[in-house]
Amino acid sequence: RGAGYGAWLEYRGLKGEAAQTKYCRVIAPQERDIVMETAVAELARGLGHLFGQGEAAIVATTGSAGLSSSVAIGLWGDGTIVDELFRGTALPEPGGEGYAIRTDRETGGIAIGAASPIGALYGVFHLLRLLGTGRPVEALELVERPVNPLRMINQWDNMDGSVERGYAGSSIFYENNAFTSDTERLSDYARLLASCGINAISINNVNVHRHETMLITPALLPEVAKVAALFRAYGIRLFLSVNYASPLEIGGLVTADPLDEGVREWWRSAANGIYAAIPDFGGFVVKADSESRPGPFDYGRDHADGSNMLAEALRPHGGIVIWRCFVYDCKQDWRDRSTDRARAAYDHFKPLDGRFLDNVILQVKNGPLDFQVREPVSPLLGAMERTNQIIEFQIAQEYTGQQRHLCYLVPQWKETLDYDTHLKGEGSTVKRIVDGSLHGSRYSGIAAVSNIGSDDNWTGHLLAQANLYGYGRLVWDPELSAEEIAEEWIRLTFGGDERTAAVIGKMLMTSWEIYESYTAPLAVGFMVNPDHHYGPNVDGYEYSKWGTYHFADRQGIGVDRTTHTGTGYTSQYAAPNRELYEALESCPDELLLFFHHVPYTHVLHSGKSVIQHIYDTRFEGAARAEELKKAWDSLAGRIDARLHRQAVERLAGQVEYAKEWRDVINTYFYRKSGIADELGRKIY
Ligand code: GCW
Repeated sequence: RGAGYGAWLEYRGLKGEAAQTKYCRVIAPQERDIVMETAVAELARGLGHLFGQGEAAIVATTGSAGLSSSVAIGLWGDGTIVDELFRGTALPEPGGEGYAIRTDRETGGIAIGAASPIGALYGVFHLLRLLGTGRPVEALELVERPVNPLRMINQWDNMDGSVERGYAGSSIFYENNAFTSDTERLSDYARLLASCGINAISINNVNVHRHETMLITPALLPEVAKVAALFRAYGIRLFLSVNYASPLEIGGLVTADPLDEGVREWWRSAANGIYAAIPDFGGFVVKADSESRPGPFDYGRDHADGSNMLAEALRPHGGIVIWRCFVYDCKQDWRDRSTDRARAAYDHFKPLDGRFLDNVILQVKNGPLDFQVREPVSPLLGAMERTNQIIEFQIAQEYTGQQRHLCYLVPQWKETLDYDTHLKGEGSTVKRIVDGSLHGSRYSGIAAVSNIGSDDNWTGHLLAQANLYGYGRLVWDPELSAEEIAEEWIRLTFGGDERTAAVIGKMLMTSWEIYESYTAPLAVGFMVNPDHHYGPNVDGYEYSKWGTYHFADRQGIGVDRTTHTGTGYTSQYAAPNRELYEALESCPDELLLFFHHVPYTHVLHSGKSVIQHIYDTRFEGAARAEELKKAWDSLAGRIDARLHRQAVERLAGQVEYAKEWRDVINTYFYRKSGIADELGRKIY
């Protein structure tokens, strides 16, 4: 496998002080289930590489020789040395995903104790992360448990081998309408995911086409079961995206009406078949009545009818239905000013609160539109007290540079999770909604669209690996800072050089701001080429059916979403956010054009006019893209040359494309407004 394949799990040999106390033995319980087996093997592999043996460390089943130079691993209550070492400590509930790590002062040995095998695996990755990032381990005394119960990845992979919105090669799961034969790579992916805490994956695109519709049938279930087994070894549950019209398309029925008894029976029997093949199957992910996909609307039913029908079929087996809320009119007439796509999810789902079965989860995109570089937080998040909800992020950079531009997304996700909805007074943050604590939800958590593919280094752009790693880490613990996560990833990937950590850290931490500043100004969204969504095209979606307009004319720009004079979207927020966005005076600059239509001469809180802000940020953004390139170039010779090479061309391409963005945007607005740049810079 090529450079970058090992990603943050290379376990580069430690140097200097960190390598002093060698841990060369693993003490493990004799009885091991499959996940514990993975944990023990990973620990042995990690220690072996970190402490320079190359080979895996020795595994022993008793601690007769004492703990020195060893790491012991075990479950509480299994009567091993681990039990002894944690006596009297406040530990996570048995059965949960938590673990504790402690250094034995007498021997210097380390013990990882867990409540379940998956907890043990997470504990192993934690310890290896500490060692790999050069943190001291002489006096460990820590207890951890994940904050979010469901920590999920959505693949948008098609069985023909393509990946919808994939920017890193083709699918690693499928080729030529069949499952891949490279199962080793699937295991390696599971390992990467488990190492940062992911515990669920859906393995096919939410747009479920002809072949993929068959995944839930006896013809393909044995193959799905094999993949489920690979992920099971890493504590990851497998889900499938299903086609709502399956009974019709493959079941020989004449309808997919959720209230039809024959349809219900069809799904029950499909579920029975799935669970016979995969007893711990997670459930279904469903995109229905969205972007021309079939759904309950086709039969005059609503989303509660549709999802409950599937939930009933899965319920006896412990399965769940993850129902996406990305529902809007994608055949809008651009002349129609009364319809606002941003309102759609809330308008469709909010009235249904209380009608969903308790094994239905609604999956809501972070923003009301569609993964733009800047959007407000979706007002639907938290708005349904009696309904399980998870948030959906997109790790794949569809609208943030498609992994050709650098855009570290953890700061954006963090801002969303920290956002205070005020739904139950101050402190009603999104992170408390999705971790289930605000409304006491039965199921909760976070899902995101994967950014990996068949490219050697998984993500095409090497630095985009930080988004996958960062997603997992942030979802495990939303209190981690974006900087901390970046630093971990850098040290694990490139080793311990301080300058490298500082340079790449700064590149990552400034990249979102830089990308935003040369692309779509002030949260205006959608100024991209239709279909593939790469590159600037200011009016690309202006006269289309997709409901994404900016309304730029010679006087001004932006969408009036106020309640007084606009679409009324602001009324979907609780006070005081509603008022904050409603009033031009208080609306934050960075969201201005999402909420208001203003003249180009409107003065921002920053003191600049909108038009001058557009010019300044485009010029600055393009210049800062060049700095990113220079910063990376300065690391030549300091990091693995093969890794270094991988990002050189991408960053050069970003510099060129940032200029294209700068000039297209500036020229467009100069021509529209007729207002010159105060600094007289070159506009075409
Ligand atoms: O952003 C849009 C994407 C589609 C995607 C859709 C969705 C899978 O352009 O490719 O379809 O969102 O989230 O369903």
